[in-house]
Amino acid sequence: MATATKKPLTAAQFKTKVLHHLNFTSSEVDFQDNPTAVLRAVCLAVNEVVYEKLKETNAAHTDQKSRSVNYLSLEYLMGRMLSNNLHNLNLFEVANKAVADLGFELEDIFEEGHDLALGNGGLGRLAACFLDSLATLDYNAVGYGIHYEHGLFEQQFHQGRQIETPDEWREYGNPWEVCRPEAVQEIPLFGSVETQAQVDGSVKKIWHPGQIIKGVPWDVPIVGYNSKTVNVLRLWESRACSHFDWDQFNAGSYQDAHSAQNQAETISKVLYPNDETEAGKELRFIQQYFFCACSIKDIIKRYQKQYADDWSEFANQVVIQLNDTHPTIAILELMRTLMDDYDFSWDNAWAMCRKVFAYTNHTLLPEALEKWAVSMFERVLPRHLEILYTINEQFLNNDVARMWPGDVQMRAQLSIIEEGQQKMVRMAHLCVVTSFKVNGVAQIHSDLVQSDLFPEFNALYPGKLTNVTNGVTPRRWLKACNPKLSKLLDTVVKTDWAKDLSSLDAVSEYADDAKFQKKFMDIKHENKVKLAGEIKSLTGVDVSADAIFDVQIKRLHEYKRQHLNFLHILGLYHRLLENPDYDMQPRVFIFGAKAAPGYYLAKEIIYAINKVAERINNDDRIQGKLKIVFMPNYRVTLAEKIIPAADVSEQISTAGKEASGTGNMKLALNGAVTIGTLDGANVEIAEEVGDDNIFIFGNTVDQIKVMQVEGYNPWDFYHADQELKAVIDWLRGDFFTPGKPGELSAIAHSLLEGGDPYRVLADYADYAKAQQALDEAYKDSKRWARMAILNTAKMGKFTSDRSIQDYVNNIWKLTPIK
Ligand code: GPV
Repeated sequence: MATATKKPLTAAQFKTKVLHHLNFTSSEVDFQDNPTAVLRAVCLAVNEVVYEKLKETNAAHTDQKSRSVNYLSLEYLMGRMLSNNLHNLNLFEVANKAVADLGFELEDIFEEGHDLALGNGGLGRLAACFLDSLATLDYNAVGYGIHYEHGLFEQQFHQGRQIETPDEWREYGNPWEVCRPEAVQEIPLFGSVETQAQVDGSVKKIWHPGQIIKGVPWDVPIVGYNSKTVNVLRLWESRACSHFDWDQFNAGSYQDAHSAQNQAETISKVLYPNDETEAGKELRFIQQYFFCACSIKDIIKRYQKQYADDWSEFANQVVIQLNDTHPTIAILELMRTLMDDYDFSWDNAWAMCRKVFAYTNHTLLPEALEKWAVSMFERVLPRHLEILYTINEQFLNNDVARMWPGDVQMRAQLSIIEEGQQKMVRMAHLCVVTSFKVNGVAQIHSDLVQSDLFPEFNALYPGKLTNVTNGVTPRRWLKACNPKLSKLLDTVVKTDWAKDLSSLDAVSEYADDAKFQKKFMDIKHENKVKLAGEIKSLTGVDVSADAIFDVQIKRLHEYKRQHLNFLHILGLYHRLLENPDYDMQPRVFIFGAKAAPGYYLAKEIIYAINKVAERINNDDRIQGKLKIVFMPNYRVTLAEKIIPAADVSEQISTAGKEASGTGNMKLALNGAVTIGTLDGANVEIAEEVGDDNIFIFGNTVDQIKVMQVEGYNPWDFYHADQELKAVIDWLRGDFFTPGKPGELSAIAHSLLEGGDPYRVLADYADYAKAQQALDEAYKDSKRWARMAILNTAKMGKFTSDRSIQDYVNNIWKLTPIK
């Protein structure tokens, strides 16, 4: 079609477009001191190309009647869009030149952009990487989510403590989204269910809702890399249905007229900032339902555009992927719609649901496994609860009773409803019962899902539980964020590695090549110099690019064990104070992490690290051998700056707790060497890079289990290790907080009196030993360069393109658009 013959834009043409938008869209003639206006105009110029491709993609989807995947996720951590879109459209150089002609540096223009931070951490970022890969591989896919007015909070430190301020990502508009009033939906809530006897003796259920909310879709185009496809991410915003009650307003009750509107708009107001903890709040439940209901209606509407009221192709055309249990209500909503709105029989509706839903599990942590009170379910969604009860009844009476006849205990254990003082709905059980496939996110995690989390379901439904190892997009996480390394790789890899990451393996041949090693490590050094500047401007701390840059960036969680890293830093400090000549490579420990606002211990860990950093960074006795920086407001944009400059990647979760991890992949891809436990995708990273190129330590999943059975006493480890005892005692006393004993004692308290739930002390000695081996390896610059290069070379498996292809082959069964 048209695109095949279309010539790529020249820099001059692109500049003309930018000027056009500066003049006519923004009416900003005098833009020389207005980089924000330039950013906006550049985005609008890019959008001209994007919308053209979007139109062509839509036409192709319709023409080819292609099956689509509908990715339902409460979170999308997109980050900034411009740089990525320019790379994916192959317009980066063109825009670079055009913007330079206007008197700006493209990189400075990027800095004016705001992150789309509609997610908490790994789960939301995975969704973003998946959208990139789906468009890159030309699959028909729609992402559905919530158009939060405020994404993840911004983090500042005040005297070492985390302060949260609201994220205002679209206060002044967002150039990457377009409102689609033609696709608005109306969503019923609350109310009661009427049972109506039909003439044929059957009964019909009629839901009389107590409130109706409007769902307004905002579309964010998702541009594939070097592909024909532009898909959309459709985000729902809630609004009041009847805009304003003029009668009330005229009668003088201005407040009441507003309150209904406020209440409706509250639904999409803010992203819940709790990562992997289920809050149990009604508003969160309504958020989940709201976006599921909007999305199911939208999916049906898209289908009916092609097939009208012929439902026979629905399960061939549609697959719905549930990103964790957060969108589970979509199952009940589709059941309800098919039966109540389209007169499906129970059996036909249920058969349909069992064909279209698939579910991804992202954690084994009990506090993250969602449960909702039956009483709340009943108040908000009475009709959905009825359906849920029937699903459960059939599941228990058919599936469970057939496999374990008369086993009451098993019934109670597997039931979707948990009995007890407060009856609860187990969302994961509903997902597993309904879905045709259930996947974990790394091999070890999927194995544990089968053996420990859902062994009975695995017996009941053989073959349903499977694995798809996570991946990351090499476009954002190498090509765009690390241009220098990318260009070096281009010189030795002949294929487009950004589209075929396994081709990076060719770099292995250069691992011992002295010239290549120098180039590779020079780039790492340049990236470190640049990050050192960023560190200085964000924290005021001076760091040397000649030191090891040791990075732990991820949400703050006890299971991720930032405090293990911290204790080891204290251990090093202890050694240096005892012996100022203690032989170690200078090291900068770099942290980036947000703590959930209500997570007490996580916030205490941030505070302790900041307090200790203040002391250590200013202690002349240790001759600059140790520095600690906690970078404020960790987010996608900051990750893009830190990752290219990392020498060491800390992946030190308690074995069995980190489902996969994805930061581990990004860091290794950029030539950082991992120090980590045998957890999540670390296991597979170790397989790829080989034991010589990774530092594995600590108790394994099986050893952690044995510890549990035999009884774990943290005090044994405390008493047995002089150094460990000494540094914990520092925290219990006032060593770092003179005159204020116990100010940093929360960590020590959790590790000792609190029973050390994440087995930090059990892994300390082996961790310290692995760190020493790492230090030793770094001293040998040839050896280190080899390790770093091989990490980059061996990351082919961890492109999200491979993950998506696994989903397509084993679960979604899509064919690419031609
Ligand atoms: I459940 N994950 C997350 O970021 N938030 C959540 O609420 C849940 C899981 C993460 C896991 O912790 C990571 O191990 C994993 O890599 C990521 O999801 C993507 O699968």
